[in-house]
Amino acid sequence: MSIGIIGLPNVGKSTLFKALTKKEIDISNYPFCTIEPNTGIVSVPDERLKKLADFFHSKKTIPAVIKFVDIAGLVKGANKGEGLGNQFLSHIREVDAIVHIVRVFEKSEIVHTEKTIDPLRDIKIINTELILKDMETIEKRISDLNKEIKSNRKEAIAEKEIFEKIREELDDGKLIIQYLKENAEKLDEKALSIINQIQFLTAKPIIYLLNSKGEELPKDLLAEIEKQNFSYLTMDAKENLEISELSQEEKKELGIKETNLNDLIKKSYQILNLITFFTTGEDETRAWTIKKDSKAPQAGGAIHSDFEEKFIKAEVIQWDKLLEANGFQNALAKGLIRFEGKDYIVQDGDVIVIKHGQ
Ligand SMILES: Nc1nc2c(ncn2[C@@H]2O[C@H](COP(=O)(O)OP(=O)(O)O)[C@@H](O)[C@H]2O)c(=O)[nH]1
Ligand SMILES: [Mg+2]
Repeated sequence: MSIGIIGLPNVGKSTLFKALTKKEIDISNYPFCTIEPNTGIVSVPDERLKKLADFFHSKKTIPAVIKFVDIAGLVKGANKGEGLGNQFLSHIREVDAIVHIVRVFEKSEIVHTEKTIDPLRDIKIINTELILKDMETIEKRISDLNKEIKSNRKEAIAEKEIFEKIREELDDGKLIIQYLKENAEKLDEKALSIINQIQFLTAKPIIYLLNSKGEELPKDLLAEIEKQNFSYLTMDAKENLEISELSQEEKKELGIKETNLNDLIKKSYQILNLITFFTTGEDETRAWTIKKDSKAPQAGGAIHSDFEEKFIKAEVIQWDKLLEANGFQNALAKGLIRFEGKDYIVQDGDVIVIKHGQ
């Protein structure tokens, strides 16, 4: 699962990326890695994991992770290949969600490509590029569907209608994700699967990150946030980077507890529609990530592909119940451990033992 950091030049993308990836990982056994210069793995802070690991005296603690990608190169006209244009857009296509940074901080010596500070305008510039690219994709799809209609593929007629509706919305400057949210009840599974076949850029969940030193947020921006029900966070990227470069001792001395980078990581996890389940014991306590509404065999599959195919049952208990009961044996004796079959929908915070065949 990965999150792309996007925004106009000089808004703080690389600053945020560095802050995220330099963040000292408080769980010692997880090797932080930067896969490529612009791609990094970040551990997801989770109190529950630590409590389980402490209780079981686990030798290893392994957090859930998400990947962040610093996607540079977006300027006006990117959809026509300006700047790094198409390359930039193909990077966005590969991520599962977007952190869209906008500049709220003043500071005149840092060049703003649009000269003035106007976050809402900047958001619209970027979103327009994404919309134009999706329009191009949709035109192509509609023209293909026209051919299919001619050659008598009946389903193509309904599919074309779906895409024409989306084209209208894009024409109005709406992102597909907004359209999907507003029409969640009207769109059936079939329509959704037709839309999801195409990796639309504007169908990805977005967090707007307002990079600010605490400047007042412009009224038009606040109004838009309210109207569109944006998911957003205010953060000082530069300060977060400076803090992430301090050691634990230095932080203690200065009385700095946590940066709001953790909020961003947690929020990212939420918009990806993920949940965490745990495996725990003396050897290792580990947080695993799966899509919300996954069933027990898929949880097994996250651990090992064999566990999905040869799944028999899952022993399940919520993490806090396990701790309250003082461990597996007592929990079992008290009847708190449930035996769930292949249709069980895994819940966030479940501790799971998968039983599988050979
Ligand atoms: N004052 C201030 N400067 C910032 C902040 N974030 C980034 N900058 C500065 O703005 C410049 C561009 O930042 P950078 O992260 O490279 O922008 P990018 O082009 O979006 O990757 C750098 O000189 C940063 O130090 C911030 O929150 N406050
Ligand atoms: Mg950069």
